[in-house]
Amino acid sequence: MKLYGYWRSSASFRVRLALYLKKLPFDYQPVHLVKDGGEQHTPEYKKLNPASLVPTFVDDDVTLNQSLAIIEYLDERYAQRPLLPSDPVDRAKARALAYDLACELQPITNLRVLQYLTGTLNCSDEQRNDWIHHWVHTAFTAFEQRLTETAGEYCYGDSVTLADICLLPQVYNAQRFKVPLDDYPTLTAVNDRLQQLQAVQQARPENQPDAQ
Ligand SMILES: N[C@@H](CCC(=O)N[C@@H](CS)C(=O)NCC(=O)O)C(=O)O
Repeated sequence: MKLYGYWRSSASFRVRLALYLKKLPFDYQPVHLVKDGGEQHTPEYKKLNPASLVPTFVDDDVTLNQSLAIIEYLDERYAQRPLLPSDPVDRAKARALAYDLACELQPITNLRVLQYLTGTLNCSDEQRNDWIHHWVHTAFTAFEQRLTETAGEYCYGDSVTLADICLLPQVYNAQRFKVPLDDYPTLTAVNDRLQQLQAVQQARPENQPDAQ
């Protein structure tokens, strides 16, 4: 298995988390998102992923994009350490938590959106940071409220699920941009518990070979 990713990419972080939680060995292929305008835009990479986004995942003759599709593929194909509950209602609720972060927050704080704000719309770094803080607070306020109903040890009950896989990168990002997290005690408690897991440490951005 081969994972094309970038150390600080949240969507790549999600797939690494799934792979390490399931103890699936993989070959990591760094794609530098910033150097020389971004290796995701090279014709060679675009053959793999025309959207110029990471991650891209290859398993023998299967090539996939979209981190959530990759993770569900892994979960269906490799049964060990399931990442979604077995009950259909629980599965849907755990997925909804994951999508609250992966679909509503991550896309609007993605590199190309931030680059468009500062590069094309001439926003200052301060305005860019205000944008990030605003959307993190919007998403985390709702997520914190949801967690008061769903969380046990982790986001949905006492097992690590797709929801946790989506939470970890967004907390990492929020911390990177110095968003205060004091108003989210449940969310930060879950994040702290997740940090105790070996798979999480293995997947963390700073522990990747391309980390700077
Ligand atoms: N929905 C996609 C999001 C992929 C995505 O946004 N990737 C970002 C890094 S987290 C990226 O490649 N950005 C490059 C760019 O913005 O130019 C997924 O979950 O895989």
